[in-house]
Amino acid sequence: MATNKDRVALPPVNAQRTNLTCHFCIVGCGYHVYKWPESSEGGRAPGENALGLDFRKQLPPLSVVMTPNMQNTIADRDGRRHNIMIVPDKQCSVNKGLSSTRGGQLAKVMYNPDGVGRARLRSPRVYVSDQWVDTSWDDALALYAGLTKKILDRDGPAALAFDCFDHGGAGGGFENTWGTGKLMFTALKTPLVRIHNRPAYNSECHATREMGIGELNNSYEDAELADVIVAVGCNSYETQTNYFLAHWLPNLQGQTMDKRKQRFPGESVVAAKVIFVDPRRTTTIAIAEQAAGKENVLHLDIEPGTDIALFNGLLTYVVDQGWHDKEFIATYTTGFDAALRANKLSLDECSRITGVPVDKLRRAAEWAYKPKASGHRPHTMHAYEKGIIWGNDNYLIQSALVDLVLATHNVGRRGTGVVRMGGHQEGYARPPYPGNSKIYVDQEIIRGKGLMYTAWGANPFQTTLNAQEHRAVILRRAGIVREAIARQRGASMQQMVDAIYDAVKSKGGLFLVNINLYPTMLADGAHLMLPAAHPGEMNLTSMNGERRMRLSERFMDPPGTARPDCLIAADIANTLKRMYEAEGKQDMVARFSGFDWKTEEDAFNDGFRQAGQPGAVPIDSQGGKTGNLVTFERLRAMGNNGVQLPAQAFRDGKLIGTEMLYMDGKFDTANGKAEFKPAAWPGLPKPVADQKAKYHFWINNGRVNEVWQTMYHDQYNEFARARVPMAYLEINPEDARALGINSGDVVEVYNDYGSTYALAYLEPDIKRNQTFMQFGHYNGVMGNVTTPWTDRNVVPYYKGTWADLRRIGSAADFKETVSFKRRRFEAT
Ligand code: MGD
Ligand code: MGD
Ligand code: F3S
Repeated sequence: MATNKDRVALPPVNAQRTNLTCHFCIVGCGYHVYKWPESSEGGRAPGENALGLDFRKQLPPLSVVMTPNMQNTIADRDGRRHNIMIVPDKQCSVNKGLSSTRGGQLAKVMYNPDGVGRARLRSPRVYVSDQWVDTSWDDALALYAGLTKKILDRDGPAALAFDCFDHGGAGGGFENTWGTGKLMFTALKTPLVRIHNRPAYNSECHATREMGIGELNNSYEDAELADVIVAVGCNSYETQTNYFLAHWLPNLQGQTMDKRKQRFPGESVVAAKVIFVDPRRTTTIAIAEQAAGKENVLHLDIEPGTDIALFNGLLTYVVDQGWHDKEFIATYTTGFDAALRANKLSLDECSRITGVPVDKLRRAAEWAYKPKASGHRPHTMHAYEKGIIWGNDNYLIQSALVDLVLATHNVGRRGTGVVRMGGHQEGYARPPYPGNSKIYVDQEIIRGKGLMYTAWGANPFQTTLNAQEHRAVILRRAGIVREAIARQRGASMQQMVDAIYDAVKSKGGLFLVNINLYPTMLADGAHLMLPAAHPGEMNLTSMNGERRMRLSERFMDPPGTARPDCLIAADIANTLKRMYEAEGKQDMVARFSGFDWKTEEDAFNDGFRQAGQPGAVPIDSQGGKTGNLVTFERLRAMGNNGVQLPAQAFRDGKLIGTEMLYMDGKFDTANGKAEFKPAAWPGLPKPVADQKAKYHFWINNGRVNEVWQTMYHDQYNEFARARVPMAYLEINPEDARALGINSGDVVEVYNDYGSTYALAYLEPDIKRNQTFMQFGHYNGVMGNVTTPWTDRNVVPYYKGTWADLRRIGSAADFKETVSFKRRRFEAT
């Protein structure tokens, strides 16, 4: 096991080397995986190790990033043991050799029976009598498909609920989104599907797409070229780490000045500036101030949920000053006048709503939109993520932001872009969703709808909104099924299926399936668990936040009998097909056909290549055909730099991609013109405003650097578990004193929707009456206190709820392992 080793074995010259894109965040940093027999080791001379480095003397700084966490020992199914080393690729244009605290542990999280992966699901498990029992795939599929078929035949597809990933990276990839999508939408045809991070089957970006602008429209290089970066509701040092470190910081530190001058001849080029829009002073802001100097950083610390008013105030002011691009607006857009009228807001009014002083607002407008000394329009890149995607009215915020961006022509020019910073990598390839995207699946389940619920690479217990009620209802309904199962003694498969069907149909039960790497909190209620494989254990393609698609190559076997998700989907479909064949129902046989895939590459060729790149990201200006250019073989040859979609051509053995979208002024609307959208400031939604009126603290929430999502690996990783054993809650020391709270105390967080627990972390940068709580933790679910409110497209406002705090006591254990040092890299 690699943990806490003080020595790293070097890969020998003949070690196998493959490419792996970090499967955690959107940035998709390139890594090399070295694999070699456990009993051998490379030497320290450059000719004796696969890294080609001379370890006989002190290496120059950053020649290689290599830590014990980057090494592990794994066993394949044939019993042979190998060392692996996973190190960042210096030639990858994404991370340029950098790793992050999460990606730096890619080797450590790979399966090893004594390591982080020790709790991985190794075979299907079924909950019978009153315990989990390992079972065979045949048995598990007979149960899953048997119950599915009975429900489908008697109640129709809408009783089959799913909560499923739709992204790239682990728990995703083009192969797996296609496999699961084809099963859910073409074969089962169920509309009762939600996406892993929100309660309906919809988009995170309705408005910008309707306006004709896909949300990943530039390259990471544009952050190096921008005069100004406007960062809205994203904490990119902690959440898109190497995009921030390898592309933003060099610009903020003046290192790309020459490049900017070369790219934009004749334009005045001065020190780059950054404007943050975030109610909270983040670590990212603190670091940016140190890198760029405080004079080049502006923090618009708006009142929570007031972004719409901010963008409207800026738009009104910019147009009053005449800084908008009249020619661009007239030629390439529609709806400007109506949007301007609807969004009109004076700077005074904007200041009153947002709480940001007028002179600061004016300065922001001057930095970002006032023509430069040379008369040229500044290149201003707008980046945003969950602070507004999960903000106060997703649809209106994006409309207001993109209105401002369009008016100032900050899209389709190098050094600009209005882009998501992103969460996971993308990997969307699915047939059309057969339902109405406004079905609020969580509420349907709470109301007793759905007979069977499959959580596929998703964990709503720890992450959804109104989570306590959602979990309580599912556990109660699942309990009805567990009771029915417990009463079956010596039952045949058909008897078991019939008993479960009776419990879900007549008694209000819900059959819960968890398709996952780990049991997770879902095991508290589930009846069946199927073990999945993740990147490294399968070949998987995905694209990052600049649409850069890569192939992560399989280098080891999954644990036990775990399978790639696309092949699990195929197993389910093929089992159902056989059942319908036995009954001679040809129409149903046809529906479940087309899953005869042997490998994940078969799923890729059936999905991505035939479907082009459909769906979530309207990037395919070639009418969805360019997917045909991209094959596993060609991607393998393109290595960690891959190709930026849409692929344009295959020339001289290389795939040619697209660096920036909309350079030709043609947008993704029917008439090719970008569309302004009216977005008047609406105030806070009523359920949120009611909590605000009743409770004292804003429970802002989100991510922390060293933890990935619901901690599915991290909860077995001593480093993360010791550091963050419970969701922490940053609170202002004055507020804490008034409540008798110290760092390390456990506090209850409660409001009308539920209560949860957190570990207090005193932090002077947090404003009075505000807090910041880690989301998604297995020990302290923040979502318990989120309101069920969503916008018109059923997009939640996760970031907006208010609650009261109560000190419970102090946890001595936590105080031993948790550091309460400030996270902002500066003295108090
Ligand atoms: P993850 O931990 O990413 O959380 O919600 P989820 O997506 O549900 O869950 C992934 C699950 O898939 C884990 O249980 C993991 O073990 C499993 N898994 C990993 N790899 C694989 C694989 O290859 N195959 C399979 N089958 N399983 C796999 C996160 C969600 O939470 C997100 S993404 C967002 S953006 C929302 N953010 C948010 C917030 O900011 N605040 C609050 N309060 N709530 C939020 N909820 C949302
Ligand atoms: P969050 O912490 O969810 O992260 O990436 P980010 O969006 O950068 O929220 C960002 C900011 O929103 C917070 O600083 C918060 O103060 C601010 N915010 C809250 N309310 C408002 C508001 O009303 N207006 C504005 N303007 N801002 C507001 C999310 C991304 O991170 C996602 S989606 C995923 S799936 C990945 N998850 C993840 C992880 O789990 N851990 C780490 N370390 N990195 C991750 N990267 C990805
Ligand atoms: Fe991984 Fe790079 Fe993100 S190392 S977690 S993809 S910043």
